[in-house]
This record gives sequence, C-alpha cells and structure tokens, in this order.
Amino acid sequence: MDYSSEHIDEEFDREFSRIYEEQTEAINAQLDQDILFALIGDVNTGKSSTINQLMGADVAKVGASPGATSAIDLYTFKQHITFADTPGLDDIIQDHSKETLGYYENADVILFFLNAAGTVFSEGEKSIFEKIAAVNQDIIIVLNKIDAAEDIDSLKAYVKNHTGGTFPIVAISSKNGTNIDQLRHAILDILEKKQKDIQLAKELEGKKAKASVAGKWILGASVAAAGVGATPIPGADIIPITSIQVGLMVKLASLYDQPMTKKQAKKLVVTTLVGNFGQTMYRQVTKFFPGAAFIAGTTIAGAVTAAFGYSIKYAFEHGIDLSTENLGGMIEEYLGQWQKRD
Ligand SMILES: Nc1nc2c(ncn2[C@@H]2O[C@H](COP(=O)(O)OP(=O)(O)OP(=O)(O)O)[C@@H](O)[C@H]2O)c(=O)[nH]1
Ligand SMILES: [Mg+2]
Repeated sequence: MDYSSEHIDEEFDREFSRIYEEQTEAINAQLDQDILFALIGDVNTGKSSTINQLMGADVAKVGASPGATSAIDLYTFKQHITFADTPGLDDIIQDHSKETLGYYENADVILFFLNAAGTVFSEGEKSIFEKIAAVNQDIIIVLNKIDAAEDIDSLKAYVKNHTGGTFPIVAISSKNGTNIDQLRHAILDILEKKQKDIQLAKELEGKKAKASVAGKWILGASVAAAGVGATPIPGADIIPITSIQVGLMVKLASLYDQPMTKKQAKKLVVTTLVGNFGQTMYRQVTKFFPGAAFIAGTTIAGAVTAAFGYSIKYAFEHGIDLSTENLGGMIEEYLGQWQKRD
C-alpha cells in the first residue's frame, strides 16, 4: 500500500484542511493570552518552591522574605505568565485594598497553600478562603510538605469537609516533587476551560514538565478516540478520529516548539490511518516507549491514537525526523507491545 496522499479521496482532503485549520487557529488564538496565578498561603508554606517546581524554572526566590511594603509581589515569567504572590496571610488580612482583591478576582487560577506539617486550615486560613471563594471559584487547594506530615488522607478529608467538597485538593511535596504532575494537571484542567492551557504548556521549562503535559493530552485524545469507537480504517468514521489526532499533533508540535505544516500533518495522519506500517527496523528496540502507559481496556482506535501521540512525543523529545517511515515504524512497535500486553 502507498502512504502518499494521492490515493486519499478529495472529500478526505477537504475535511482534513478544515480540521487542520480549525485546530491551528484554536491554538494560535491562545498564544497572546495572559495568565494570572494568585498564590495564597501563610509564610513558609512553600509557595515559591511550588511554582518553581511547576514551571521547571526558578521563578521565585525560596526561603527569602521579600520584605516589600506591598502585600503583593508580582513575578512575571516569559512575558505571558504572572504570579501574584502574597508573602503571608497577615498581609492579606491587613490589606483590604481594592488592588489586592482585584488580583484574586482576576486570577485565572488561585493556588491556596496549606502546610500539611503545620496547623491545617486554621481559623485565619478559613476566613481568607471564604473571602476569596466569594469572588473567584477557580481555586486549587495545595496541601504542601506531605513529606514532613502523616495521615495525608485524613488531612485531605478534613480540608474537603471545610471547603464544601467542590475544590480540587492536591497533596504535594514541593521539596521532592511528589504529585507536582497532579497539580500541573489540575491547573491545566482549569486553564483548558479558559482556552489558556496550551499557552501555559508552551512556557513550561524542562523535559519532565513537558512530558507530563504531553502524557495528559495523549491520554485524553486516546480516550476520546476510543469513545468514537471506530476502527482506524478509511471510511465514514475516520473524520472524528482524524480530528482528534490532528488536534493532538498540532498541540504537541506547539508544546515542543516544532514546526508542523499542513502537508506534513496530512502525511502523518494518512500514514496512521492506512495502518500499513511495514517497517521492521524498530522491532529490535526493546523498551522503546519508556513511560508510555497502555490504556486499560481501550479499543484499537484508542490504542492507535495513543501510539500516534507517544510516537510524535518521542520523535520531538529525541530530535528524530518525523518522516512517515519513522512514525509508521514507531506506531507499529507500540501496537505490537500493546497487543502483547496482559
Ligand atoms: N519539608 C518540606 N519543606 C519544604 C517544602 N516546600 C518548601 N519547603 C521549605 O519551606 C521553606 C519555605 O519555602 P518557600 O517556597 O520559600 O515558601 P513560601 O511560601 O514562598 O514562603 P514566603 O514567600 O516567605 O511566604 C523553605 O525552607 C523550603 O525549603 C516541602 O514540600 N517539604
Ligand atoms: Mg515565597
């Protein structure tokens, strides 16, 4: 069988163009967006350590008291992302200024920090939480320093009971990085609703942070493709799956700052759809997909989409040329492992 696009009919061509342009526009629309985070929490709860872990870069000073007269410190990271940091709860309590409240109202995401190794959800924390929740509901409760605390489940249950049970609570250690991925994913969930998630993802530094976002997107696309329920064979059902795969591909290209032309995108999707990979050069490679989890109980459409996503991620991470041969070979290898799974 032939990979080239000449063999795919005009209707697919038209639909592909429409999907590619729609997805590309949706991503480009995000790239001038500003993102405002508000960090709230008592002194030493690990606010600065957490945002440094989150972004994979030194955004804020750890352990140093800024000593500014204002209750709010602003850190801007790479032009579009701003962290409004409050150096302590006392400052918030004393400062009733409109300006401070404005930051809480306008924040895209509020990270409300609690120290698992201290008094969790004190009276002061409770009253500030309520004031903030009254103006902005996009709050993630960050229970930090779990490396230095015990019975984290009870602490989480306690916080949940006292906050109405509707806010995500993420237990982390910003000292050793435990569950930072989970926190990043909770943030992306909120930003996705505001169409700002790709903007944040693009600004993340470091392989690990980018890989965690890529993994989230690949899983989401794979679950969505499995939901479509079609097999990846050219026919009437390929359009929704193509749409999912093109969306995933342009997002990954944006995340890894790689060019992705319409022509290349089409070739790669067609390769995946035709499914005749016929390459054996990757067969010898053992553990080709470290960290590529197989999605339990997925359909072939889900598995192919996962294979597609993990292969593109792998190519971008390792500077491998995304030719149809390379992509086909990697997908085949992944699917071979998937078929042999338990
Ligand atoms: N054990 C433990 N210590 C932590 C953790 N996160 C931060 N710390 C320590 O707690 C202290 C305060 O950390 P920061 O990140 O500066 O906390 P902050 O909330 O930004 O502090 P202020 O800006 O002064 O309000 C530092 O000594 C950190 O090393 C953690 O997860 N576990
Ligand atoms: Mg700080």
